[in-house]
Amino acid sequence: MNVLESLITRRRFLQASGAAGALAAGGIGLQGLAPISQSQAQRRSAGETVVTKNVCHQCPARCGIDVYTTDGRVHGIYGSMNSPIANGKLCPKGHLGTYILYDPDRYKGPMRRTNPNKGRDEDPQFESISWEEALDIVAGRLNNLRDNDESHRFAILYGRGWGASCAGLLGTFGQLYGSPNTALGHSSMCSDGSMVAKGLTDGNEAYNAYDYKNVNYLLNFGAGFLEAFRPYNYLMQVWGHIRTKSPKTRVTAIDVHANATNAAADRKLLIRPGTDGAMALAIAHVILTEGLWDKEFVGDFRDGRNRFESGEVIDGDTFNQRWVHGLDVWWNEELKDRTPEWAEEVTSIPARHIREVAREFGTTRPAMAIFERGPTAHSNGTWNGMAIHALNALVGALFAEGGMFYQMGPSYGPLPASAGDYMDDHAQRVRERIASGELPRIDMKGTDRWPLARNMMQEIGPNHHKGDPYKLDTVMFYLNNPIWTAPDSKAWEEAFKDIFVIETSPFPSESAKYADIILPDHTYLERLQDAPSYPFEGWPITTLRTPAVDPLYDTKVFGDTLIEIGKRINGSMSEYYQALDNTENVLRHLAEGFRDNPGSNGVNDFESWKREGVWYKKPYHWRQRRGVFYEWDGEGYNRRMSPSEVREKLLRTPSGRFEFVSGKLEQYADYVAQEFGIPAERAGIIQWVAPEHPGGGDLYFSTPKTAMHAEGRGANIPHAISLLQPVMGGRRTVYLEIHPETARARGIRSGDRVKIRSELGEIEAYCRYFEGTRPDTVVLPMEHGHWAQGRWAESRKPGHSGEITVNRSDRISGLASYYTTKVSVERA
Ligand SMILES: Nc1nc2c(c(=O)[nH]1)N[C@H]1C(S)=C(S)[C@@H](COP(=O)(O)OP(=O)(O)OC[C@H]3O[C@@H](n4cnc5c(=O)[nH]c(N)nc54)[C@H](O)[C@@H]3O)O[C@H]1N2
Ligand SMILES: Nc1nc2c(c(=O)[nH]1)N[C@H]1C(S)=C(S)[C@@H](COP(=O)(O)OP(=O)(O)OC[C@H]3O[C@@H](n4cnc5c(=O)[nH]c(N)nc54)[C@H](O)[C@@H]3O)O[C@H]1N2
Ligand code: SF4
Ligand SMILES: [Mo]
Repeated sequence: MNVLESLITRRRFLQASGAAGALAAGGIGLQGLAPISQSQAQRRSAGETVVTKNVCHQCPARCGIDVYTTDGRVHGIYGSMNSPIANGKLCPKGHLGTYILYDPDRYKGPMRRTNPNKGRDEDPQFESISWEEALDIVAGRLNNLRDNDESHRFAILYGRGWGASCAGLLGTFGQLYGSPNTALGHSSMCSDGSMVAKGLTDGNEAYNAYDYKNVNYLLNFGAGFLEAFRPYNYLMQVWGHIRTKSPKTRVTAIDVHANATNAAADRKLLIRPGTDGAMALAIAHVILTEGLWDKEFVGDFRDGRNRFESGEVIDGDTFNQRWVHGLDVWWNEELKDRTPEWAEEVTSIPARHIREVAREFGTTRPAMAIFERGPTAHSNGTWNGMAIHALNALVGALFAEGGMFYQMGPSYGPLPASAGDYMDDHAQRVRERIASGELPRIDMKGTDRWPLARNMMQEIGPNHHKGDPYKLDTVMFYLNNPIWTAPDSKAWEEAFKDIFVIETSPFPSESAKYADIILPDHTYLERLQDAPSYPFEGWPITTLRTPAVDPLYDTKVFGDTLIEIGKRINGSMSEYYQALDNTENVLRHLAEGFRDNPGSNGVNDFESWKREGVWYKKPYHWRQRRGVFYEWDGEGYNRRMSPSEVREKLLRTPSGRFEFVSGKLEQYADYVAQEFGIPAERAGIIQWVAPEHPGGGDLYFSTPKTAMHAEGRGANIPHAISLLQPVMGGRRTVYLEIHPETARARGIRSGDRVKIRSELGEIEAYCRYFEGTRPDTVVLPMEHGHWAQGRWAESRKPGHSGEITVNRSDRISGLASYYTTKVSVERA
């Protein structure tokens, strides 16, 4: 701990415990401030404060937290000074973690359902059982399925589990048990659109890491930079930096309503929903016609004369492409006609604004274009995403200073046993059936139906209901609640009725209402668990939670629940889980990897990881500078990379370059033709594809996240609820934002209770006039209408947006098109 840190820690300690007087009187020793583990924390003598390192789990940002505990009670949570993401700061949600720990509605231990009838309004009538009993019930069920050759009918659905010690164990469980369905992630209900768009163009199917500190122009298409985009807390910090440095980073933000992000930007553009791709193509058109592209990354005409003129084709031989592929085809087949005037018609954004943005973006270096669910949660999301990402190639932002990278993973050691050694006959047989295509996943990912998707969670409920490809028997939920979060979530309520549901949430979730058995997890302040970072600055980083207190109730960390079930399965699988033993053992083995690879902060084993809460290793290994790629040689970016190395490590496309004509998409030309009606020979070209807007209404319906909303984790915190929509107000709910003109035309007054209707049904909400929302669009923040999760969450009835959001997905990425439904609104 350096001097500054210990001073700050000491001051925090004084503030947090209110113990200034006691300290002045010499009553409390400072040794209590060193981070120590759970059992030690519990054993401390009366009045002593201990600080444990943990990681906030309310959103995906992975902020390191210092948790202050006195007399076994947590009373303060602060951002860790030594967390590169938190830097001593937290967003307002982070401090509220104690309310999650002490939530009065938490489950107190394992339980079994006694009411056979399932429904929203049916009380499950849970009765307490012991862990032994609960685990035996589950294992008995799984063994039966296995004996009947039906192990594929067991599924585990997961969301916000990140660690190698929790969600990381799921895939192996399925392999050994014999199910293709045990690691069904929620990514198709999250942000697969951006990942897939990047995979198809630069070959990395992943989120980017960004060098925000050095960027001078930020073009933001529908990422909630100051309310949701990751890592939120750090983004607020870096915002302060980029907006005060010299030169100040200029920001243009494109959204469908005014929000904190675009209110703070230099330019706010409100776009017609689902049309960001048209805007990006027009920006590319201007960059090319005005000669503003990065010649060193993209290449140039051989004689240096710019031949890009609106409406005119070029001769591909006249252009020497450097790190890009297909620029001539892209221009000739698509871009030459995508003028700002054309885009104005599509997007409603005036052509002169598009030109201005293109000129600023094209002439300021370094510049980058970021995007997330805004442009991608539409039926044409991947097309929008590819067009936006192409702008990054045009200005040379890939792997450049002030640009974007791909995240490196942590140097973990191997697990205590290798799963491959424990595959019995049953497991082998299932593996062969999966490999031959005979046994698809329940969500049909990887089949002809969804050949390019990474997961298809929103299909699981409906597929089960139809028995297509088969019926599930038993489903376990880990940090996932599609019965509330999925589009057309009511379909899931039906689906849950004949499934044996295992819920692991510590909270009385919507899923729990339909659960047959509850195996409650610890809350994050009680857990020992790893959480590798989401893409941040590129260099590898992984964090560790250490329990601040012994578990308040009879709960179990999910990783241990899974291992305990594994130990009870017949066949050789149980030996594997005996070898893993428990998650602490797993974590100790993972930390062995740090011995040969000590972190920049000195972390080199399990104990030091626990003490610091984070292992990370700077610097990032690669850099593109003026069209040349370099690798870190231990001292600097000195080692020049060959094109084949670039292809292997960085631009992992068929061509080894950024592809304006996607080689991978060309391989799926028949599928693209069938789904989008695009001629097969055009399938790979980044192009404008119009969005579809099902739902039957006349108003676009957007349901974004707000800064105080923490997915399913903060649903029952009244302080968070009261601040969900600071501009609109709100006490127990969020309001539907409606433009006054739109409202008046329908006889709706500000504050009225309204019905929001689509072809799926209707929900109700209170509305507020808001001139910041497009007149053709209404906005209802996602955090509305819980019908479970605890006493404060439930008071926000009626009606979640998912119930009227049509289950339509982007046919390429598979991302659920959350922002694409059209609704009608009238007074209730
Ligand atoms: N506070 C908070 N932060 C979170 C989360 C959370 O629950 N709460 N969840 C995390 C998760 S899981 C994710 S995936 C990320 C998501 O991060 P984001 O994708 O940044 O967040 P969203 O709110 O889904 O959508 C972003 C914006 O898209 C806008 N939008 C809708 N349609 C369009 C359109 O057609 N074009 C444009 N340009 N904009 C449009 C919405 O108005 C919204 O402002 O956030 C993460 N961070
Ligand atoms: N309308 C609309 N719908 C959306 C979105 C949107 O912007 N608008 N966003 C989408 C996005 S980006 C995402 S990522 C998905 C997220 O949707 P899901 O993957 O379903 O995740 P959550 O809503 O976070 O649900 C988390 C569940 O975990 C439980 N839980 C909370 N804490 C713990 C814990 O410590 N341990 C365990 N085991 N369980 C816990 C909660 O009780 C809750 O039931 O929602 C999507 N749905
Ligand atoms: S909610 Fe997210 S941004 Fe806020 S403190 Fe927690 S992890 Fe960090
Ligand atoms: Mo998400």
